[in-house]
Amino acid sequence: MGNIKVETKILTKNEQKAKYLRMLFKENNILVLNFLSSPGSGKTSLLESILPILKEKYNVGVIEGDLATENDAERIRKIGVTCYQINTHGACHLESSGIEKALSSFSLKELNILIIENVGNLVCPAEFDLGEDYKIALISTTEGEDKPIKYPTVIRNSSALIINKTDLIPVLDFDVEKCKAYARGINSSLEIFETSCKTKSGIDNVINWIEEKYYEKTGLCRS
Ligand SMILES: Nc1nc2c(ncn2[C@@H]2O[C@H](COP(=O)(O)OP(=O)(O)OP(=O)(O)O)[C@@H](O)[C@H]2O)c(=O)[nH]1
Ligand SMILES: [Mg+2]
Repeated sequence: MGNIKVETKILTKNEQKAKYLRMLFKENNILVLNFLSSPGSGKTSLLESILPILKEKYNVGVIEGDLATENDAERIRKIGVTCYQINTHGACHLESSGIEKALSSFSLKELNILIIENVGNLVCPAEFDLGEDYKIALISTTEGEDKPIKYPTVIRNSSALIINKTDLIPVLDFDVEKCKAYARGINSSLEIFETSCKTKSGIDNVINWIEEKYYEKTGLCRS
């Protein structure tokens, strides 16, 4: 009973801050995406694939979340994109207070798209609102097609699912259609993409979806 009370209190505090951030992002016309997956599904690789294209048209910023190291932030900075690394030192997810602190590294007036890479974990990050517009879940083919039904919360709370590492399908038993059916059984409005960060297959569809969402949010005309 005590644990439930503490958890509810943390969530409420997090949700209040997330609500404030969502207002701030709206005021500044910033699209905010929160990427979630198990460790190693390819979140940073996906960012490395989409950022060189997005940064040509938009002012993009990235917040990286990891227990330790600056590794992912360094990968993003190599592309020429501003990146703030949060080290959670043991916590399995990012919280909205951490996002608020990270914002001092960006000029909100100039930013168009803010991408958050959450801590590699399919459980806790799904429960924490960071003020984002969309949560995007990644599952890689090496993890098995049953992940959507084993981790339903992340699928329920996400707007899009990216099935990554499709280049490895020929050497795996991963059943893409089964994975999609499992995911749609939990969330029928889920947008599903199939990508390979190695061959770049399907990356253009993800970029197109992000651009659509940017114009939808800002009401600007897509040129
Ligand atoms: N074959 C193949 N390998 C990939 C693909 N995407 C990522 N990888 C590899 O998978 C490994 C993990 O990729 P990352 O992008 O670091 O994964 P991540 O989800 O950011 O990992 P964490 O931040 O540690 O949770 C790396 O060795 C990548 O090269 C892909 O589409 N195909
Ligand atoms: Mg990463």
